[in-house]
Amino acid sequence: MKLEKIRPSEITPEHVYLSRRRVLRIGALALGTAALSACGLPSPSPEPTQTNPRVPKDLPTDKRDEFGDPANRWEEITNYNNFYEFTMDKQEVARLAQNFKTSPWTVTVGGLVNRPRTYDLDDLRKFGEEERIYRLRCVEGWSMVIPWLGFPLHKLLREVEPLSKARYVRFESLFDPDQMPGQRLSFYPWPYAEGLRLDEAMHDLTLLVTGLYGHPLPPQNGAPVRLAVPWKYGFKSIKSIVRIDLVEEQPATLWNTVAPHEYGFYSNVNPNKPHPRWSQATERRIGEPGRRRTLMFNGYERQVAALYAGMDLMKNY
Ligand SMILES: Nc1nc2c(c(=O)[nH]1)N[C@H]1C(S)=C(S)[C@@H](COP(=O)(O)O)O[C@H]1N2
Ligand SMILES: [Mo]
Repeated sequence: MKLEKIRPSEITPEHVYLSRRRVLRIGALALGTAALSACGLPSPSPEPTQTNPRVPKDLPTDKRDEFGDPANRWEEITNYNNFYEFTMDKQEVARLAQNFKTSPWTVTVGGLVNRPRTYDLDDLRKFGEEERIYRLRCVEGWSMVIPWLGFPLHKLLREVEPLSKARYVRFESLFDPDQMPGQRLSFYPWPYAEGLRLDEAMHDLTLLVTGLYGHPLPPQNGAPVRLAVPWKYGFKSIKSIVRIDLVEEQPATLWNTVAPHEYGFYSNVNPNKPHPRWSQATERRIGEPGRRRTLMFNGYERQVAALYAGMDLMKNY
């Protein structure tokens, strides 16, 4: 199955406008030219704005989100991926990840909890599995509708019993450069890490994902277990998780560390807050012509706005 032609602005790593300190550090390390050119500065996507094109009628799937938009096809979801541990080339992740070892696998949950515990994949089964059809909006300006299988993270967090001091949840992906060629470049501060405020992590929309389209999650989508936080930019939905820690202070995250002015800790989808290098007002839904308007909180405003009551979302981005 061939994907539509994808513009170079979306293939170039969007994220990599680095902090000055980091650029200096990289300069000092004298990284090879390969690494540097792989991370050349992306061009913003100055594309014509066309809003909400109509959904075609001959749909390949009966799965739709709550707005009636069809789920993306399996081929789209599994062949256009951001997973920098493998490569920055979205259309090469699937190939490079095909032999990724996802079993045995454990997720260690600790930090400020009463009952720290290491779960293997069988242990996670007791939390059940339900289908959730979520929009995924990448900070680069493209989106998909994805039928995940998983369970709300709060089920697991309740079991480990967060202490009252715990205010944030920190997530960490696998570090295994033998399997993940992208990690052999020290350009990024591996392992990939992400974080949520505890109330965000406890929100019913926050899903621990173990499957896709009723199948086990393929490696390129973050097998065997990843997060889906649908009202935030895609990079918050961390893949291939091995550690979850309850912590007191806001944890450092990979993108906030490499480019703090571009990627805030919250990173809620917000069409009114442009990225410093491109607008976030519209997005390209993969498989659809033109662009559509980006919705506040990616269309989940009714469910999540209360989490941010009293916060200035232009400052707390
Ligand atoms: N560990 C890890 N998690 C990650 C990423 C990554 O590079 N490494 N990329 C993020 C980004 S930028 C996006 S848009 C989504 C993409 O998820 P998908 O490939 O399943 O669509 O994963 C996120 N989670
Ligand atoms: Mo992304």
